[in-house]
Amino acid sequence: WYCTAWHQNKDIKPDIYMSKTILIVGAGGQIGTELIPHMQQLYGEDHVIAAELRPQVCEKLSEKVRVECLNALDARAYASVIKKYRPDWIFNLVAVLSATGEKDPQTAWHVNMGALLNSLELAREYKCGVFTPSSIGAFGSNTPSNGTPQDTVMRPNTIYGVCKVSGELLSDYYYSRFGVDTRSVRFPGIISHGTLPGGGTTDYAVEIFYAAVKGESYTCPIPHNSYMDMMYMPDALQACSGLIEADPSRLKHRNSFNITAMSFCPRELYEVIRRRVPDFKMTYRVDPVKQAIADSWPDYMDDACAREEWGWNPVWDIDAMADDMLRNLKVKLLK
Ligand code: AKB
Repeated sequence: WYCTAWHQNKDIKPDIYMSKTILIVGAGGQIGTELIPHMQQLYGEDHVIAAELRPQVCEKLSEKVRVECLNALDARAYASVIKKYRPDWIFNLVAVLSATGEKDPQTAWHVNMGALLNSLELAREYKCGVFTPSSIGAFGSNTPSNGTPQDTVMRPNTIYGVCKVSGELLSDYYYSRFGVDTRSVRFPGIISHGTLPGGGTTDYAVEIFYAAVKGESYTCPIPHNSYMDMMYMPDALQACSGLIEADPSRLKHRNSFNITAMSFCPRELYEVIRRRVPDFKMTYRVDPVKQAIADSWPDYMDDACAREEWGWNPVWDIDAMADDMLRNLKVKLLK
């Protein structure tokens, strides 16, 4: 795979990476802040543009990347950014996540679908591709939860999930009706030590590490035996670049591919951390909203189609991830 070859020898940079411009919209969040350097490494610093709503976050990002302060719901402002940079790919990362979405479903729909529709319309007009993450949240309680198939029942119980399924359908529609190159993955919970996630059901799997490193105990909002798919950030970044560089003639699916790297419940993650931080303590105060969401999501997905169609191949398991999280958070929080 080109990516792997290039990561092994930084001097050999294949031509496919050289000529593309990538616009990351919603760039200040958990994924965006790490996708920026990943894409800069692949495509060159001048070929990555970040767009973000919050002015303070824009200012911080501007130390590392060219930034446009943009409300992706403002179609005219969004169009002027597209006209200025003429990107080859838009990464639309604007999202109100699952738990926050339940507090204000109307806003979640407005933001999630508004940003997607604007991205798709601009991609149609200015001829670029659109990558929008979908999620395990696209599934619901009547989806088979063990080995969840690629093509299966999708009747989610959350507004976040309703947006994700609608977004998958809309993106496939823009591909078949208008020829827009839309591609997407169903991300599981993403674990990282950079920017914190905000408002998700899987956030516990990040928060727990911060508590362990700070020497605090952690109160877990998810039941001890609730399994969900998870992934360490470096694998998530490989998924983003791997899918946009995939040979389109091999893609039988587009929006969206199941991908996973590990599945665990809070009790198992606690045990993994406690083997490394023996004094660490965890208690439970289950949040009924998060519990209902977690119960409705898969225990683990079958990601065979992503493996076959574009070579998806995650490398981080729970032990390697825990070692790396603890090492990096010690540097970040205890220096
Ligand atoms: C959430 O928990 O809402 C997200 C997701 C799995 O899509 N992390």
